[in-house]
Amino acid sequence: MVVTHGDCDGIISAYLYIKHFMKDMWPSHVTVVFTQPWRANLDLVRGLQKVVEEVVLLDLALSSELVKEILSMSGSLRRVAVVDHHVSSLEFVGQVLSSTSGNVRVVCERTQSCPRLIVNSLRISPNPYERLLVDVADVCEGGEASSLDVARIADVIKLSIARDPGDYDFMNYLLNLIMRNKDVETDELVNRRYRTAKFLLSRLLKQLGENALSYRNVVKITTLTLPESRIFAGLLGVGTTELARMYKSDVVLVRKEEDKVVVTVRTLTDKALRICREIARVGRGRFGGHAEAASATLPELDLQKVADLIVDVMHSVRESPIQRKSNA
Ligand SMILES: [Mn+2]
Repeated sequence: MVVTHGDCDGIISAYLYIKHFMKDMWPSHVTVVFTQPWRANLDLVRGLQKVVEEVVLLDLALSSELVKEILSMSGSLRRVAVVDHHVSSLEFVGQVLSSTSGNVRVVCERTQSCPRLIVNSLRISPNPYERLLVDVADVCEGGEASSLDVARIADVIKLSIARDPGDYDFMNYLLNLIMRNKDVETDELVNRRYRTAKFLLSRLLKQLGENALSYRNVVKITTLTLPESRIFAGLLGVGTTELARMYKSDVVLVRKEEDKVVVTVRTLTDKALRICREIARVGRGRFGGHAEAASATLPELDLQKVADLIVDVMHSVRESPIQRKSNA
């Protein structure tokens, strides 16, 4: 069983791993479970209700809940492998290794994408198609595109899954396409989803741009109402990233949800996570994410109060002396 993150680099990770290490078992003897980090432990347990000999966890940030399940299942399995590129996983590696026997392999390093880590650490020599997909995964995770081809394929995969991040059938469909070396760009179903998302994204960028206000040239703050957030669901993260690129400025999106305010931060340097931590601290909420792309959730507050809070925080969080490009 392969349990992987339901996103662009998670799909490509599953492809690379299965192709190189489970080729004979594909497709009839491999179950692929797509999940999200916050519910990976639940989906892992559910997957284990079938007869499973080997479990591979890919591109899933380790948490204490997930580690607990890994430890409890490892005794009854032939082999367990964990491959992840999130910085936050590093602190759990020691715990997993010291509490399990030799059948558990853990590869955790900070890299741009999980496929990049698979190729580097599991000693794969990728063919040109695989190399292209690893580059695509890097771009999906915020890296610079090395060619137009790579940028286009990354755009197609990322946007075609963005609208419905819980549609795991579609992710399986994508995985099957690339397992069979099919061109994702010309596939009809993928294309239809991509074009819808692309259209909505252009409308979203227009709306975000119209609502954006510049605060003392430090940051652009933009807002969406609840109905607008619903229309553009699934694209808000991508849209905020895109806006920061367009403006070459730090961007903060503030929007209302049912009973809370969600703040999405994209920064040109690695300030976003620290800003969100501070916003969450002052606003008594929660936060999470990557160095340059993070978000915070606050109990319901007046949007103007949140905007004032953000400006204060942006002033107090100074540039970090170490500026990295990677957002792993
Ligand atoms: Mn991922």
